[in-house]
Amino acid sequence: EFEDVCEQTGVTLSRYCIELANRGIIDEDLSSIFNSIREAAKVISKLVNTAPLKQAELLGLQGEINVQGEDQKKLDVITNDVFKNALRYTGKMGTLASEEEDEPVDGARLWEGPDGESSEVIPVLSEEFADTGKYICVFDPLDGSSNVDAGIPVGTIFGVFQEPDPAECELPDDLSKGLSEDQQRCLAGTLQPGKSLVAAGYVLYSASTELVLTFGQGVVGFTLDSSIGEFVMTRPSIKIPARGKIYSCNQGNINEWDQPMRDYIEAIRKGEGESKKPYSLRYIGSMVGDIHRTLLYGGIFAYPADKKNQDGKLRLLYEGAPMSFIMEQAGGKAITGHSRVLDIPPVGVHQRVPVILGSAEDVDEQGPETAPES
Ligand code: AHM
Ligand code: MG
Repeated sequence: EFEDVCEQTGVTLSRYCIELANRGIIDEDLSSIFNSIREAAKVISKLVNTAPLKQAELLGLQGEINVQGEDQKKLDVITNDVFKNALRYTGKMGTLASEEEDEPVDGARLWEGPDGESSEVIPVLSEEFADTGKYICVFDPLDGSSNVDAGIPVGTIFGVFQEPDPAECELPDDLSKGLSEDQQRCLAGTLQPGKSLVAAGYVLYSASTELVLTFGQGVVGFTLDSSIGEFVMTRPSIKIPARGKIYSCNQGNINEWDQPMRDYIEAIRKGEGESKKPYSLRYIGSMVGDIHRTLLYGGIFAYPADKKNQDGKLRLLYEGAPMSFIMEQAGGKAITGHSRVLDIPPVGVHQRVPVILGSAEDVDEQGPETAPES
C-alpha cells in the first residue's frame, strides 16, 4: 500500500533535495534554500493564476520605476517580496540581489513582516540563526511581467552562488563609492561570473507550473501538482537536442542587428543554413517560456546586441547567467556573440548582456569562433 502511494506521488522536489543532501551533493543549507524557493514558486504560481480575478489588487502598474527605468507592475513588487522573504526565512542567505532592488541586500538581518514593518532578526528565531548566511541568491521574481495582464506565461529565474571569502573580493573604487561597508560586502559577493554558480533554475507559470533546476550535475524538471501542493519530478534528465528547427528572437529588431546576425537569421529562415531546412519562428517575449521551449524542442534563442542596445536587453546576473548554466548543463551552449556567457565577470548587478543560446550545433553555426570549450 505504501509503495502505491509512493508511485502516485512520485519523486517530489523536497525528496530530491533530501537525497542530494544525503549523498553529499548539496549541503543542508542549500537544501533549505531550495525549500524556500519551492514555497515561493507555489505562492507566485497562485498569484499569477488568480491575478485576473483580483485585478485591482494584482494587475497593472505599481506606480514606481525601478533602477533600470522600467515601470514596475504590482506583481513585480509583490512577487519580489514573496521570493525575498521566503529566502530570508531560511537564515542561510548572505546576500540577495533582485531585478527589482537597486542594490544587493543583506539576506540575513532584515525581516519584513506582513505590514511592511521590519526588525533586526526573524521573530522567534535567534540572532545566531539569522547570521549564518553563506549563500548569495540572484533572481528575477517575475520575468516577462509585461505579459502578465494578458495571461501570457511569465517566469521566475534564480541563481545561487557561494559567499566568497571577503578577503578575496575587493570592489574597485568606482563601484564602492557611496556604499556603506555592508553594502560593499554584499555587492562584492554578488559580482561573480556565471561559472561560479552552484545552482540555477527557473519556474515557468504557464498551462502548468514547471520548475527546472541544475546543481551542476545535469538538468531536472518538476511540475507542480496543485492537488497535493508538491513539485513532482517529471523530467529526470533534460538534454537539449543537438540541433533544432525553431528560432526565437524579437525579429522586429532585425534592422538594428549587426550584419552577421541578420544574415544568420535570414539563412535559417529560408532553409539556407547548415541544416538546409527552413526554421520556424516562435517568440513569446517571456524569456522563461521561450527558453523552456528551446530546451525541450531544441533550436536557438537570441537577444543579441543591437544599434540602440549595445549590450542587448537581458541582465547578466539574474537572467543570462542562470539560463546559460542550465543550457550548458543540458548539453547546449550559450554565448554573447564574442564569448561564453558564463565566463563574463560582472561589473554591475543590473548589467546587460547579449545572449545567443540553445542547441550546440545551432549556436556553433551562429558563432563558431566564439563557442565555449566543451
Ligand atoms: P523584463 O525583465 O523587464 O520582464 O524583460 C525581460 C523580457 C524577457 O523575458 C524577454 O526575453 C524580453 O524581455 C523580451 O523583450 P522584447 O519585448 O524587447 O522582445
Ligand atoms: Mg526580467
